[in-house]
Amino acid sequence: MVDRANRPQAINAPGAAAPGPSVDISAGGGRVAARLPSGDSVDILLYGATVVSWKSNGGDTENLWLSEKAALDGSKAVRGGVPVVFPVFGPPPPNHGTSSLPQHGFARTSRWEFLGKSTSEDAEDPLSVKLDFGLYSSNLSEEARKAWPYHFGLVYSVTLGKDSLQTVMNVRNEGSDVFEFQMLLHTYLRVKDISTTTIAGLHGVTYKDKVLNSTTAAETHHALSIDGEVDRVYASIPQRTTTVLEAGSPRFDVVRDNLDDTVVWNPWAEKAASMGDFAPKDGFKHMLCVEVGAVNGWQKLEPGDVFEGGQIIKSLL
Ligand code: TA6
Repeated sequence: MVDRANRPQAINAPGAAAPGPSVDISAGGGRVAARLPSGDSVDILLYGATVVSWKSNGGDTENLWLSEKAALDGSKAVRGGVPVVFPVFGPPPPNHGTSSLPQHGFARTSRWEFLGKSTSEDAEDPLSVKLDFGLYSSNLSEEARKAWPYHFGLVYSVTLGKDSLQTVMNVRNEGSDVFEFQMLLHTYLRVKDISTTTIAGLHGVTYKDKVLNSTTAAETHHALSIDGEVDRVYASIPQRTTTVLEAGSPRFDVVRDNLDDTVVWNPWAEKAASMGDFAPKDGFKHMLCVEVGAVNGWQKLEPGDVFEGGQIIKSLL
């Protein structure tokens, strides 16, 4: 055993590159996983391009809540992670292009294509890896295509950085007819204890309260606490960043990019009990949905036009 004093200094063999991100594409298994040298990792199902796990803090901390009874076999939308909502948020309205679609649209229940990965070695940002997924009209089920007969292209990019996850949706009108859509990233954040969790950045913002028969009100709290079922659509939020705090300490920053609205949802005990794929039943104590989107009204896309919006979630542990 060479004692420490005489052990040769470790040297980098000339040309030895620092380890980069690893990306496992078990497309056959319908999943794509990426891991950074720092230990940060992300797991995405091709089904719905649903992020089902995002770990930071050296890989020690899972940041997303995933129901123990979430369907991960493509049989139904995933209960947890980051489901992608497009082209309609919530139950579709009557007499509209989306009226025949299911709640939250078809994106989260369609099989996306993995388009590839790219890594960025730029100076500011340590190693990160971007994974791209695509969904096109041609990928849709016959039923979905009939329900929403527009030609479109979606590219959803998931970028894993150290202690950060960026998810961005690019929507292109590939057809000759204008169409309207809504989009939302239905993020289930994992929290230690909902009773000591608060949300900052929404003070003064008008919201639609779906628990109170969709009445509107202005947020009076600088730090909103959750002590029962919450289902609120905050619209046209001036501050780009919504912060989730645990016992007063910032836990997540959710930064919107070209998306003006945010939904805050916690089903609480009764609704959790009523959802067959929500488990454990007290799981509502450890999750909070902070969902950035463009859901107040409709985005209109002319033929050939493109819309892009997304989020960066920063883990502040
Ligand atoms: O984003 C909040 C919400 O619209 C709630 O009203 C609730 O319906 C939730 O989405 C989950 O919807 P899902 O269709 O996934 O059960």
